[in-house]
Amino acid sequence: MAAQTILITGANGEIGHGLIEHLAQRGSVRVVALDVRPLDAALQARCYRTVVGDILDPALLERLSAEHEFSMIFHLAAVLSTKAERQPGLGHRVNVDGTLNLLEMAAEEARRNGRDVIFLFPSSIAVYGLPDLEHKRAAGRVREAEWCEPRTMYGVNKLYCEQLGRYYAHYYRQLDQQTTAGRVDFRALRFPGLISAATLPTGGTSDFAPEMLHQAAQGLRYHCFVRRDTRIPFMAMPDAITALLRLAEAPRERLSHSVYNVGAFNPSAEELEILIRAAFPDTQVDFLPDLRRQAIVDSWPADVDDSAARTDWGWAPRFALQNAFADYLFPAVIERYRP
Ligand code: AKB
Repeated sequence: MAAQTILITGANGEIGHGLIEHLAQRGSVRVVALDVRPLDAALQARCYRTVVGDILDPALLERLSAEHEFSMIFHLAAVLSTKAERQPGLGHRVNVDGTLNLLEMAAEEARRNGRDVIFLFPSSIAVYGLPDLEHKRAAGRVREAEWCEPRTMYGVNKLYCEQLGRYYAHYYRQLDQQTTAGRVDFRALRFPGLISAATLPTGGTSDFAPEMLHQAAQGLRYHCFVRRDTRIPFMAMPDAITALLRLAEAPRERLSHSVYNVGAFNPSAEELEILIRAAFPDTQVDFLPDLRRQAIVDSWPADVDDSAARTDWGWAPRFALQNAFADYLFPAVIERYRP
């Protein structure tokens, strides 16, 4: 049987890097990687094909669809929350129009090949919007259906695309006489802030955690743009990749949701600093809150309730706070910045 062909958009981003590395180790699938920026040579070598291009170019997507039979799409391309707030038009185009283009492509693939196309969509804790710190404290671990009143363009985009995905999965072309033989099997995860040892995020608002770590590992002072007591959920990148793949592989009939929270640990910014200082004693962090970015993070929950993911498809993070840093992040960043 021919190997499955998988499309990864935003392949050059943080999750894309981790996912491609992981899939290459497994070796059983052909990865077609799409990004607006070329992948570095090492990552290219792990892909079946790499394409430099824009998800906003429907002709390119049509061409890719004609050339390959995709059984699965990981649609990772996005403009993150801080950048989308500074360029809302761009954020909406990439996050919404781009996702619509990919869903159309998936629907057409499913119709043409007569089988479902699994569509993985990384959503975000940015879909939540708590009105103030008092509500944030009282809310605790937020469930999927609660507090979905995002305060950012990115959060609004992600929340809408979750609904768009659900529509394509269940109601797409519901007035047509003939039902399509295949359909889009849409599955989304609401990721917390992600921390990778291999890459740094660009344009996010949870970036203070990975930035603090990578600056400390290089012996550089860090101006942290949130208060010490800021608390949101985070996850180590290997667990984010595991979560995506577990959800992708879960039997359809086990899934009671189309969108799942996934959590791992939720330190305050100060707890992060203390942990990082224990490994890098020269760590210097100045807490200089940027009030506008702070307001965004304050509207995100302090933690998420991921019991649906645990029950339906066995989600269980490998890394809690201590072992994420001790066993994965510290050794890998020390290696990365070794002179
Ligand atoms: C961001 O900060 O925009 C992202 C996210 C929380 O989805 N990391």
